[in-house]
Amino acid sequence: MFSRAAFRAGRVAAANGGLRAATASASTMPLRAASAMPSAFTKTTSVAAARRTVTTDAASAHVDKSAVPQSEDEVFSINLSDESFETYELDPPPYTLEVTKKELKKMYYDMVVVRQMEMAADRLYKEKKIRGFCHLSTGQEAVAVGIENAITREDDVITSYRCHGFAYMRGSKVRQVIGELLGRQGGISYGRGGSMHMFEKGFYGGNGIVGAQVPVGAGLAFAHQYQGKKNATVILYGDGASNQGQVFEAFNMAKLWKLPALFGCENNKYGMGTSASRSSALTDYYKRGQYIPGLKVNGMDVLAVKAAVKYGKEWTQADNGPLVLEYVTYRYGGHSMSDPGTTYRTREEIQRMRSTNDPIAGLKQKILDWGVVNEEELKGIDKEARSYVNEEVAIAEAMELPEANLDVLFNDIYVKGSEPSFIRGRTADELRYFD
Ligand SMILES: Cc1ncc(C[n+]2csc(CCOP(=O)(O)OP(=O)(O)O)c2C)c(N)n1
Ligand SMILES: [Mg+2]
Repeated sequence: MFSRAAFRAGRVAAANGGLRAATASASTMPLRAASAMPSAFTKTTSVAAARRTVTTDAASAHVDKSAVPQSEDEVFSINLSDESFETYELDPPPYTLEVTKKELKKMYYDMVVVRQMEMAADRLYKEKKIRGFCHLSTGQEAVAVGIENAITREDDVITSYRCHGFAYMRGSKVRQVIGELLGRQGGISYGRGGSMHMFEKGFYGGNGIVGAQVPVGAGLAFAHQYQGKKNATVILYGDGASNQGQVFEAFNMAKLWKLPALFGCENNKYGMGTSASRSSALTDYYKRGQYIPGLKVNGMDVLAVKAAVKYGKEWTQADNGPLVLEYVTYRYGGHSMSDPGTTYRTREEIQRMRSTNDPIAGLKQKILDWGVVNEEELKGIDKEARSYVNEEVAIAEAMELPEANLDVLFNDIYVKGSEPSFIRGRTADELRYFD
């Protein structure tokens, strides 16, 4: 087993390959090189790191074009921007990431699918085919896609109500997500849950109570540890949720028990109509774990997200316990479908994020620049993603509705065979017996 110091030492060795680290003096060296110094200097570097602001530029990674291979499956290295991370009591992840052309294209495809799926939900809602709550993640696609590319299906994910993209990334089909939104029998929760109730193997929702998923996520991490598995649990919550007491209770137990928990605040700048700075006394969400090291990451850059979560997973696998990540991101739409999203922020702000920091446009620019795809191939990927979503939406719209009787409300509450003999109702005649 690795100690925290050994983990650091490994990172130092990995990062020390850089010429900058070897030649610059401590006072003049850039942050990235400074981070490669021995662990005795970590405190100093994290203070320096705290002064920096993580970029939300979605196209800040670079590559030596000649290093991009012909083959789809050959691994090559990309360099992340120096401004991809900020750390708290932690050395930053390596600023290089190994990828393949195939993987980059798949990341792009998945982000487009998530965006198209959310846009379809938006349209269906406006057509009044989807009712009730509906929270879209347009603008935040790099978080769900980057995370999934850093973990395996044996790891767990749990999040808030802004969950459609995560459900898709965990393996659900778009038809199941849209079917659920439409209240159809073929939806993920058989049409009885709706927007906030998406589940998949290794994906525990979809949780409507702000912050409630955080202690549940700590429990999932505990289960991995208890079973002796080397898997991690990715636990997401918002900037608004970060002030919930139960978040800190979960931090405490996770630290005491050294749980493999990657807490992660999706800082999209607002909780409903309240800006982060109005709701949080400290908006450095990656430092809010106090005794838990933290990592702030450019949440608009899918590659930086992947690198951060990969590092986080290795951290937990080395038995270092939890981390608190902060994904700096932005939601383009309102909080939910009933919020136009323009009364508490300016249209210019939204427009600026859309036009200069968009995660999909950012990766698109990079893969074109690097020669991973040409214009024509990229158009093909866009078209494929769009047709997939359109076909899936059509299938969802054709799905049956659940039977129109009250009995169906009691189906699928318990795993078959584990039902109690009855559930109480408000009155005696509402008692529901399972036989
Ligand atoms: C315990 C609880 N309190 C209040 C609400 C109402 N509510 C729903 S979402 C939300 C804001 C949460 O914002 P944030 O955590 O930043 O997540 P985001 O919506 O930005 O993804 C609030 C207050 C709730 N669902 N649960
Ligand atoms: Mg928020």
